[in-house]
Amino acid sequence: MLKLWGRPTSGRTQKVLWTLAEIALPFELILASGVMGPKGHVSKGNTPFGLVETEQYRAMNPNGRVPTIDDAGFVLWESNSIVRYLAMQYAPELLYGNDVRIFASASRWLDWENNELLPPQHDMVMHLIRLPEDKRDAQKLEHARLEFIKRLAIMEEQLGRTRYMCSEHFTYGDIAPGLRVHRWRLFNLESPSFPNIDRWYKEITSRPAFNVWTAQPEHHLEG
Ligand SMILES: N[C@@H](CCC(=O)N[C@@H](CS)C(=O)NCC(=O)O)C(=O)O
Repeated sequence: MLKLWGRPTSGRTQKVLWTLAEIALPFELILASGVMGPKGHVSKGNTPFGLVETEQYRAMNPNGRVPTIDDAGFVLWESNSIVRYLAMQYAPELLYGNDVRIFASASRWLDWENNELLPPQHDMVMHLIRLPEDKRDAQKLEHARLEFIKRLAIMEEQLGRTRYMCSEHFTYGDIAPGLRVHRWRLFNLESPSFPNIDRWYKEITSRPAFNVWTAQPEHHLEG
């Protein structure tokens, strides 16, 4: 059975969890992290799940980060590469219509999420949730909010052109931005209205796979 090391509070692990739910592949989740544990972030004095600093883990993933998978002896790290591997190996039709150009387009939105949506969202998570209250910085939070909104405007435009991020069909390119938009909405910060994103959000969050691991607010708001 496929093994996944990670934690459900990690956005990058969430991308893999959602993808696994889409393809309905049985797997074992092994909780691992150097910074988060069952009670929350180490900056609040909590104990992390650990494992990532062990020799065995470092032999699989020298970065000591999550997620990592082992699929019948094939070990892979880097969340986006894991999602692309799972899509290609298990569900090319479902996750990119078995079309190389749609694959590339979805791959682009996956990398865009990592490069553009994730950095401001990481700052929001830290300054809203994970840092102890006296270490939170309202200015950094506000800067991150505005930066995130700029990126949402790019998604809004795209979703005015296509029903989903890449085409008229759901693809793995909807998973990563979908996860970030879900988190953003749970934060409940002030935002302009984005009607195309609202329409798309309704569609992606009504997917049964979204509700397996990603919907739960505690995976996004606790820590
Ligand atoms: N580029 C890597 C980054 C991995 C990464 O930084 N993961 C975070 C969680 S989202 C992590 O390992 N944080 C430290 C920890 O939990 O120990 C990927 O996309 O997989």
